[in-house]
Amino acid sequence: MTLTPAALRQQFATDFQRPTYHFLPPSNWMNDPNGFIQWQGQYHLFYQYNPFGATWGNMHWGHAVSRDLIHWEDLPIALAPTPGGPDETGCFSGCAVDNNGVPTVIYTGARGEKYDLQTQCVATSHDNLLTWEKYPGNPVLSEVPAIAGQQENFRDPFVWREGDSWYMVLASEIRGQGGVIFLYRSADLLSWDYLHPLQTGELHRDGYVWECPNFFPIGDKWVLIVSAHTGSATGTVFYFVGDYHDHHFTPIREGVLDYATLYAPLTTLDSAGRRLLFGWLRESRGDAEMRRAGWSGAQSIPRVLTLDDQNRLLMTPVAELGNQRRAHHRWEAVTLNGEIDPGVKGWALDIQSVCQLQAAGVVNIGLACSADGHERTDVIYEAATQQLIVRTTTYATGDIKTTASREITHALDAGEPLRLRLLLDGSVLEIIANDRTSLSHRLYPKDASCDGLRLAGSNATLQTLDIWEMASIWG
Ligand code: DQQ
Repeated sequence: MTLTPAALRQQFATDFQRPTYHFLPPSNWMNDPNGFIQWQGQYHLFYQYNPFGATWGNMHWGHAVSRDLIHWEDLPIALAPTPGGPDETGCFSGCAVDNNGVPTVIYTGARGEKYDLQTQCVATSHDNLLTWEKYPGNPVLSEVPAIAGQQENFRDPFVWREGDSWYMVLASEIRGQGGVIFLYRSADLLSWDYLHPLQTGELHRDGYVWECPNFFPIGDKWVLIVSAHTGSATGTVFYFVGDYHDHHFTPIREGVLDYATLYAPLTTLDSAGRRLLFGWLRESRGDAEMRRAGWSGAQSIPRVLTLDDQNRLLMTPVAELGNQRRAHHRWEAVTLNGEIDPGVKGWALDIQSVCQLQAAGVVNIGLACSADGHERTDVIYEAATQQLIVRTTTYATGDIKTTASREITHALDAGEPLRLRLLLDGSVLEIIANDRTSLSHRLYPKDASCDGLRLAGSNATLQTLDIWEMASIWG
């Protein structure tokens, strides 16, 4: 018997580690967001999906639709590999555009047991994005520029309109040198001319291959986002901000969009003029645990991207998330001195805090704490070292990591308070500091009783601390 998406979701009702207000499929594995587009007032999200299990493989495009970016309706699979076709071992990542009223996706087809023959394919929909017809002439682009010259890393088209032409960026690798983003032009989305490399990376700093580029304007600047694959389980998402003239890009600023857990993000522009970003929030547990759970991967809460006056990329979770807020707890002017239990519990929380720190100030927000406070995830900021730290301490066994810790530099401007936004949702934790430093994280406490909070610190005052308990988006 085939279960409905709702029944599949219901099966996981007691899994406290499964997010309830972030998007994820009814079951099984999901990775990159794909084909994100607003169409006739509805947001369509496609995603890398394995319908046959909770680990990576058999890449299809899953599909969901939403009116508010928060509540989603599951739709049938949009793209599946075609035996004997250029996507026979996988429909990899890509984007969607409006081609004069025809919804069109451009994606990477993978062939070969090792997915090492990658070419670019096109599909169109004539029933409001529900079903998709692959272009019979696929692949529309298979020739790799000579400076890369290998077909195993040649993927993830991102397409936009400029004047009378379509432009596309594609990610690849120059062996021994690092990641590269190639720029192409087309009149019809079917025949593509290679122009030149838009940007190249440095192997030791930026990873060996780049994936999932996005290139778009914000104001008079252009932003390039790349996901840098390092060959291990982790990668980093970088951004470059710069000037784009005559189809050449000159970065004037670069930064890290997220330090590990959020990967392969995809953006779109909506009718309100917002540049919206979804990112895949990877698991940090092994295959056996994912299979046991029956699901893997979540999407971030979509973020609105803007630039500040220093051309730093700012990321704000969409305001629509506010509709999921329920019970509200608020504190003002809390001087931190030792550890306190604020008496709030929960697995689905939206936390916002503004904190003033002295030179030696430390603030520590403990989440998912066991009653004895031993098992927990701490979000810590140390003013003296400008370190933002997330540290999970668990006593669980199996292939779940028993401790995970990450420290990154988050510099505050002169006189600027620390502003933290924490979105805790089961095993997902999105951490955004001052709208510009993103440190997403995953945590897998031993049982549902680890749902407490702790506040600690010294030489610091929480000017405000707001905590909202969040309602599930699945009803
Ligand atoms: N995931 C897709 C690729 C992409 C990678 C395959 C990034 O198209 O490069 O599932 O996570």
